[in-house]
Amino acid sequence: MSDYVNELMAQVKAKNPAEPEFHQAVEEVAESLALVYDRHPEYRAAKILERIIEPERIITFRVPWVDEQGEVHINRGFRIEMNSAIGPYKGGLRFHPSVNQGILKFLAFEQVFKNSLTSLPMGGGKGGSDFDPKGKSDMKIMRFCQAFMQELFRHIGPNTDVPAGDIGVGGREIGFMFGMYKKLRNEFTGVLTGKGLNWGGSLIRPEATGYGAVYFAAEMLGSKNETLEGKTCLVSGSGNVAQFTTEKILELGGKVLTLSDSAGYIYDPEGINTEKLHFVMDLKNVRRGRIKEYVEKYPNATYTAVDPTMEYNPIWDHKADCAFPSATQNEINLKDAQNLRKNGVYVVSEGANMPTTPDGVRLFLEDGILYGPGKAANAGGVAVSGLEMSQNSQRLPWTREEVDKRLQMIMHNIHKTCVDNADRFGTPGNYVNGANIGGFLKVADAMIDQGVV
Ligand code: NDP
Ligand code: 2IT
Repeated sequence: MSDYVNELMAQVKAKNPAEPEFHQAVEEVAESLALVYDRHPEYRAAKILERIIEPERIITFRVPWVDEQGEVHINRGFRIEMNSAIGPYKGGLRFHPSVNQGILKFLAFEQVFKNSLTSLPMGGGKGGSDFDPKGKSDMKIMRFCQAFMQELFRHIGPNTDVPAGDIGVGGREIGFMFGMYKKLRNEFTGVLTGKGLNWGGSLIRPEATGYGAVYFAAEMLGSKNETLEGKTCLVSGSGNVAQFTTEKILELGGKVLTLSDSAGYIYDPEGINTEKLHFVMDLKNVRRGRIKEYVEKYPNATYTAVDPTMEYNPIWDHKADCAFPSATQNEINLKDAQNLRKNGVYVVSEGANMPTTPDGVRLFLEDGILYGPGKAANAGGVAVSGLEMSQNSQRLPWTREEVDKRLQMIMHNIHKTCVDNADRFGTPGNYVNGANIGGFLKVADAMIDQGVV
């Protein structure tokens, strides 16, 4: 590691204690940027990365709410407004008991580079709460979402900060939050993305992250004159990203063997076909059940419980060609990466944000795996959020074909940006450097143009 990265990381750790995910995300980007700084000392002199690391604003607030039994609950709400050099803050809201400032700072930091890669005018932000939506009634969810928006509304707006979904936040939650925002502001604007289709949402937004991660994998395979046709795939998670990743893999002729949730995973040797996927979508999105129930319906599949204290996650220990981690951060550790290699996996496209630990990433890069890091591979979701903002501004919805065509073009261009920058800075085939550098340059130039603000 260069002296620059060492010094920077010492400062980041001292100034942001107890935020290991944030340290991890910053270190990876800093290592890539060391290549840029050798040739472009002006970015270093202007302390661009040092400025990006410091959020422009962090909003923390109390979310008190009363459930239908009259019990009072108190959660903590956050919005990290990380960087607005190239557009309004943009990024999802996560509702999960593990949410804390460090996790949201890592996500907001990643979002800055990801949003830049989409080529659309969006800055980076992220927010959420330690609220746990799992197993809660629709009434509890509504009451929490309304209470959350009762504070968040004063900090966001269609030209200021435009949140969307992430873990635990889907169409239902966006609806409840949009309703409260509209009531408080008395205006109907595109303040959130991922909205319902008949009140300002975009076609393909629910599908976009998963579809995009598969388009990115197809682009990586295309660089080797291969396609997804006939490829076997391991997918983790069973939420929004995992479901539409599965749908697109099936459409492109691949076979999906696994899905999971935080309690365990299912392995279906016959493959999860369209009918089975529809069962999963109904199970997760309507009945809000657990992935374990899959094997009751399809007994040829097996369910394996997974405990987070295990040395490795057995979902990554099956023979396959491709892996699409689509659940959460650090779900692939070094041992999992070794298992993937051992089992013949040579394409990894990250639907989740930072799902691979740094030693796992190093192994993928050293072994020449086609490895698409999250900030490139899962950028399709926020890209279509950007397209939703355009449609809201125009007050004109686009067709499914139009949005999908643009999504494919954006994923193609992100892939090209990664390849070109990896080449240009002397590390051909390294999508990590390509994505970090490609995302950085546009933001850095905008920050230089706009002065020290
Ligand atoms: P959902 O809430 O729809 O689904 C999350 C899935 O991941 C669930 O199956 C959940 O299982 C599992 N999961 C969540 N936390 C953990 C954990 N700590 N350990 C194991 N499994 C876990 O979220 P999304 O599908 O939207 O998000 C998945 C990933 O994709 C996240 O990393 C998110 O940041 C990223 N992402 C999402 C985008 C979007 O547009 N939605 C865009 C870009 C990236 P369980 O039900 O048991 O919690
Ligand atoms: O991580 C992400 O890119 C998201 N959760 C989606 C953000 C968005 O604004 O659509």
